Amino acid sequence: MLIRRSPDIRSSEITDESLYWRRRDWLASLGFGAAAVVMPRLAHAVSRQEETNTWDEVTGYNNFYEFGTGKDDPRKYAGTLRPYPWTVSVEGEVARPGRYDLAKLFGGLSWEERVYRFRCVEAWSMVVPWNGYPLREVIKRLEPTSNAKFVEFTTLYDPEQMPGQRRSILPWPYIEGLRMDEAMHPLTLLVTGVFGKVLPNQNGAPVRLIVPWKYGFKGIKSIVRIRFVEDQPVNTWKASASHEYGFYANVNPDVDHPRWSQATERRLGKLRRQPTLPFNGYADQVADLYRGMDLRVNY
Ligand SMILES: Nc1nc2c(c(=O)[nH]1)N[C@H]1C(S)=C(S)[C@@H](COP(=O)(O)O)O[C@H]1N2
Ligand SMILES: [Mo]
Repeated sequence: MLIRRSPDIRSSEITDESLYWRRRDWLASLGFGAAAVVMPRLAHAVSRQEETNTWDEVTGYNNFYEFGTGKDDPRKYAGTLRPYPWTVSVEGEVARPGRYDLAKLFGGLSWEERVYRFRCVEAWSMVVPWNGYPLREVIKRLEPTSNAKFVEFTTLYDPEQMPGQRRSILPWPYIEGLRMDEAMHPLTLLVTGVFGKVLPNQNGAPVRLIVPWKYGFKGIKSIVRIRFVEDQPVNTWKASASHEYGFYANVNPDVDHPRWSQATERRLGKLRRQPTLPFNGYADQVADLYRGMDLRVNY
C-alpha cells in the first residue's frame, strides 16, 4: 500500500456532497492526484511498490453480479444505478443509529478530504489506487456498544436500478461482514473514489468496502446499510457456497479453493503468473489479528 501526497489540493476543489456530485464529470476530468490527502498518522503503513493497473482494467473488468455475471457486464450495464442522493442506514448495537447521507456518515468531510491513496492487490489481481477513508474513523463516531462483535454491510436492493437482481444467481441483497477488530484496522477502507476520481458505478458507487488483505468478494459495493451485531454475519458467498467460501476470506496461498490453487495469481495485464503472498503482502500489519486461529479451518 502506498499513500502519496497530492501535488496540490485547492480549497476551491473542496465542496459539499451535492455540489460535488453535480460536478462529478468536471472532477473526473481533473485526473490523477487531483484529490489525495495525506494523513501523517498512516504514513508508516507504506509497504510494496507495484505498478498500478490502468483505468480501463480497473473499471472494465469487474465483478458486480447485480449487473450480470460477465466481467464486462458492470461497465456496460451499471449506468442504471443512481448513486446520488444516497443514504446509509446505521443499525444494531450502536449509540448513534439512523439514516446518514454520505457527508454525515463521514463526519462532514468533503469527498476530497476522505481520499487517501492506497494500493491494493485485488482478487484476480489488480493494483488499484483506491481513494477511501478508514472505516475505523466512521465507526468510532457511530459509537458501537460493547455487544458489537461484528459489522454487517448490505448492498442496495432495487431490481429496477440493478437488473441482475431479477435473477436469483445470488441471494439478494449482497451481504458482507467483518469482525470488529478487522473493521477497526487502519487498512480497512470505505472507498469513495479511484485514481483520484469519483468511484464509477461499476466499482460500487457511491461507497464500497476495501479490505486489502482479503479476497475481492469482501469488497462489498454500493453499501446502504451498516449493522453492528453480536453474531457473525452470514455473508453472501458463504451462504451460497459455504464449502468454497468462508467468512474470513484472507488471502492465503496455502489454502486452495476446492476448484483451483490459490498459490499463484495472474496480475491483469501481465502474462506470467506470480506467487500470491500471505495476507496479500500485508502480513506484517494484520497477521496478529489471527494469532492462534487455524487459518485452514477459518478460510
Ligand atoms: N454488491 C456486490 N459487491 C461485490 C460483488 C458483487 O457481485 N456485488 N462482487 C465482489 C467480488 S467477487 C469482487 S472480486 C469485487 C470486485 O471489485 P471491482 O470490480 O471494483 O474490482 O467486488 C465485490 N463486491
Ligand atoms: Mo471476486
